[in-house]
Amino acid sequence: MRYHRSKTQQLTSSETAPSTLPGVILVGVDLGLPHFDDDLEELAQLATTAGYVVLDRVTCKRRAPDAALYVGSGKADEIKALALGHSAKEILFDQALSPAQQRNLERHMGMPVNDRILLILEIFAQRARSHEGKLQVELARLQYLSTRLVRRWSHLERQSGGIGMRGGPGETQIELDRRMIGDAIKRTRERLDKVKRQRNTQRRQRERRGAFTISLVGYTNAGKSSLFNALVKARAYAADQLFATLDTTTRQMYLGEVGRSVSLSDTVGFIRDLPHTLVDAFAATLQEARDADLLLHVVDASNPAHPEQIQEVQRVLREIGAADVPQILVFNKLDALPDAQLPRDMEDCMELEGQSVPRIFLSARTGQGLDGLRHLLARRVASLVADESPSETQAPADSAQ
Ligand SMILES: Nc1nc2c(ncn2[C@@H]2O[C@H](COP(=O)(O)OP(=O)(O)OP(=O)(O)O)[C@@H](O)[C@H]2O)c(=O)[nH]1
Ligand SMILES: [Mg+2]
Repeated sequence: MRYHRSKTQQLTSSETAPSTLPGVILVGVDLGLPHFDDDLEELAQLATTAGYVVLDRVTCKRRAPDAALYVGSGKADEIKALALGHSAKEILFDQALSPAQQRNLERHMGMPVNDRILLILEIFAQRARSHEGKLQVELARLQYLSTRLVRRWSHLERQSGGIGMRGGPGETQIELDRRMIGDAIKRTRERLDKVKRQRNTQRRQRERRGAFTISLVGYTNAGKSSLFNALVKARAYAADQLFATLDTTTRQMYLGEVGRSVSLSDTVGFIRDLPHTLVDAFAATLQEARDADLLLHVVDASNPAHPEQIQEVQRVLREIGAADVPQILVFNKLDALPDAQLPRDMEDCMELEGQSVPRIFLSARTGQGLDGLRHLLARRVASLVADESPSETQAPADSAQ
């Protein structure tokens, strides 16, 4: 296998050494939309996390996607030649492909062609550990599959409808597959509903105890789990991977200044173009954020794309009905900021959708700024609790650790 890279790209660790992992070519199409990732860095991270080796990256500009191949046929030939030259096993697009485009591309390239959405689904499937997480991923995959099946074969149905409406073997198979998938979706939903009911019971118990709940939210890889571990001295899995965390972990955190415990939850990260089926399937997990009393919105300040990442997180928060939950912005990875980008004040406020949101800079890795965050939390918790009715302000007797 040969390893080489395009001139504009940096060599990532996955591109440095031969490996037995399947090699992929990354393709990004710049349609002139904001947030186009020139270096395909995020797609490369997703691919590496999913267990691929990135062999090369190709980007091109188009005014609109080609209906048949997404890219032009000349570009498609170029990608194919590159893939064959590298002995790649698969081609991954940064943009979502329609079922027809995917099918045509696979035929053109003679190898599997997938998109970012499928990659995210695959990572979720690999990562899911808990019973609930597995069920959620299963549901998302079934839903994805059902739309592909229906659309992939819609032309066959039209054909069979034309032949005297008798149907044919193709149609029977489609109907069968559809029914099986439909049944599987129904069964998975029922099992998930049961888990959700249990979760709701737990949440109601917490509410009855008057526990103040804080949820860590943020773009994937921002450092939520690292901050969680630093704050509650836990050992949640933190890694330089996208979606290291899928399951929610909750711990009690004692805030000495206000003399009470709060419950802190670490949860799944957000990402641009989070597949809808996943948002749907992970509704229960994401609901943690909606029901929280306060959100710690963790941002990787060292990532040049962090302004777009903040917007994306805000978008998902709106989608799950968590837009009105008070926030604190935590600009993490202070230690990784170049001197020129160091903030003048470690604490200030930032304008976010017309609201002034408290912001603090810190490093979950070195611990710098953690005390500042504890003070800030104590102040916010005290003022939010003061707004509630007196019966709810009782500190839980059994939650301190
Ligand atoms: N330099 C630096 N790296 C950090 C800091 N905090 C976290 N990291 C690194 O960033 C990477 C991601 O950290 P995680 O805590 O797993 O991030 P996360 O937001 O929980 O990510 P997901 O669960 O994948 O969504 C890891 O490699 C951490 O070591 C920090 O303050 N400074
Ligand atoms: Mg995490």
